[in-house]
Amino acid sequence: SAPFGIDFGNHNTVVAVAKNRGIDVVVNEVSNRATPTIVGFGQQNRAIGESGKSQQISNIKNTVDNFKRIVGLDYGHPDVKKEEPFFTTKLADVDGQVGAKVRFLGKEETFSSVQIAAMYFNKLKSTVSKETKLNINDVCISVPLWYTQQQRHAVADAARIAGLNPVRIVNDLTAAAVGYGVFKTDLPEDKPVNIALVDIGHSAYEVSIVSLKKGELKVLGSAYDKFFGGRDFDYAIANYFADELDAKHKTDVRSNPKSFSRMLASAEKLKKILSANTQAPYNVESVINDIDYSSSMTRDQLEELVQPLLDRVNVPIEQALKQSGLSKDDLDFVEVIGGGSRVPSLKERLAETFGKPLSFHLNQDESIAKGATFICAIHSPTLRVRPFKFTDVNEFSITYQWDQQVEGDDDHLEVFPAGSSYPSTKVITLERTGDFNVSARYTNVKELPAGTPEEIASWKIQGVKLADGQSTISVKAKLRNNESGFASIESAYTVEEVEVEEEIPYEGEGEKPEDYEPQYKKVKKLVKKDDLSITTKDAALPQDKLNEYFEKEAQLTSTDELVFKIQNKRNEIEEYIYDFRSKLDGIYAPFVSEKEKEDLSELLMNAEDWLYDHEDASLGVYTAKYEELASKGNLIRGRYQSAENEKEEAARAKKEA
Ligand code: ATP
Ligand code: K
Ligand code: MG
Repeated sequence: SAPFGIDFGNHNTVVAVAKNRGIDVVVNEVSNRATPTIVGFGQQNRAIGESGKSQQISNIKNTVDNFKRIVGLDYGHPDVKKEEPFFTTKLADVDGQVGAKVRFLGKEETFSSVQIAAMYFNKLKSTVSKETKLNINDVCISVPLWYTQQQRHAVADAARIAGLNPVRIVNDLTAAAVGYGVFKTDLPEDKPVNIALVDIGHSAYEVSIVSLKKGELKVLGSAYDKFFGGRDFDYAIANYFADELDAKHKTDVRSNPKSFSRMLASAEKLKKILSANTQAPYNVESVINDIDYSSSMTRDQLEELVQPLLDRVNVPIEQALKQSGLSKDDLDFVEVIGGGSRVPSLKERLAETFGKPLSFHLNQDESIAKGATFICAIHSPTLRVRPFKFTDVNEFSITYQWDQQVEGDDDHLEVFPAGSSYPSTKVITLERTGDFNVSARYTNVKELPAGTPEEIASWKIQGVKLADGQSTISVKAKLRNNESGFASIESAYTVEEVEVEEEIPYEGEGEKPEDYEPQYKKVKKLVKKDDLSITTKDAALPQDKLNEYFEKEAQLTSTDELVFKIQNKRNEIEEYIYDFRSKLDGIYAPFVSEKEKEDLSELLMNAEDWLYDHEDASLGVYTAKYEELASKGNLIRGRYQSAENEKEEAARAKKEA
């Protein structure tokens, strides 16, 4: 399968695939290089991506956007309350997880955030396989720094539900930096280049400090502001005009979701215009109570409106620098990406904070997707890629804990401290009396963002067999902070001490004499005895739930496809009627009698009425109708065609004569 990468954005998502020639962004069905992150639920089918966006306002109560913000969160998570105002659907509790309540296929339904993300990924997958004709399976998905382990598992699960194999979940900026490092040809081999990467998107702002050498990237530190992005600008603008409108017309535009959504859409438009102009108009036609609202804003006014945000620009930068151990002066470049960073006042603040000019060597909208695709290609067995090593950095310390089975032994260890790099592995040895449990948890609960569960995962380790007459046995466990940052146990096995003969190294002067007799000594060595079985319980969905969601998704997809085919067939009938009618008056006219023409016209008129009366017939019924018309049409076309052929024959004969 072709390596596939997703930059999962809150506003829009960019996808790319790797081919032998390189990495290409894939355009969607309307040739856009980014697809709106939207899932709409309709009477008959879902409208995902572009079609969801175009129906958003008319189907506002059943259209879910913004879901990247809540994927994998428990319903009780404090951020769910903070995100609720950004949704136009109702949020719901789905088995303890957050989800959305919508009207779909004529009834009320709830879908978990993971299912909604899966629907979206599935749409991306089908877009890519249609556009590229490539087989898509392995995927690397980029997520924000602030995604918890639970959310990363949720994204991986969503990919699985969509029939994809998530080979790696990677931080947005790490993906961008990998793409930068791989394709930058002038990197030094010895002294690393230090780069600050900044991404300001629709909803969040992230900073990573990385060091880059030829073939190698290290993330040294990172930080974020989870509530800082383009949407905050849109809301500031829309709220400003909503106040103005309410005061002028004594309305409450915010209480009408459709009206306010249109205010927001116009706010985004104005914001973009202000990135290139110092003044911009603001228009919303018949926004509420038939009011055509128009106004305008200057760039300075916008800057004033978002002052509280601008005043926070420095915070993540300082945090990331601190974690990296570098100072501003150590930075060679400040690279900026993300659509939200196009606001001039933001760029000014960034440059001011870093005390140096900003660079734009990376594609602002596509570098994350391309980097993620390259990372997927690294994991692909079929594609050879340039060797490139990279590590990311842990935000929080992780401690492993186990049953204390031997008095006096330690029962926990901080294995992966905050600031340490991953992927990494550590082998621990424990004295055991039998099967046991291990768990991984965050070391310092107080440092965690509110709502993050303390426990990360737990494992049942089974199969411990004691040797005769022994009361304990040593167990080695390979603890791994894996590629996606998940705390895991890769393997566990018992070891036993055996006596082996070992050659004593030659200790004489100079070369070994030819007739040297090797000397042996008996040494005690630990060797592997039994492999132990590991049963994992983590934030990933249990297999049966995953299967259930997978089957449901497959079923919804085939329903969507059927609806799509039916709509196409209806359109074909409609087009056939118009085409046939116009040909009866045109090229077919010499080949039909008056009576025939009358009958056919009536047939077409009846077919038109029939279509009107049969809004939702089955595919079979529409197909039969189409064929009925086509058989009549083919008869006449046959006459026309043979006359044409005769004409051609005659012309050829004349030419040859
Ligand atoms: P996130 O990273 O927060 O999940 P995202 O990846 O979808 O979101 P981007 O695609 O990087 O976000 O950027 C989208 C944001 O950029 C939107 O808020 C959009 O309005 C804004 N934006 C795009 N172009 C401009 C522009 N010319 N001026 C100002 N803002 C812009
Ligand atoms: K994006
Ligand atoms: Mg983004």
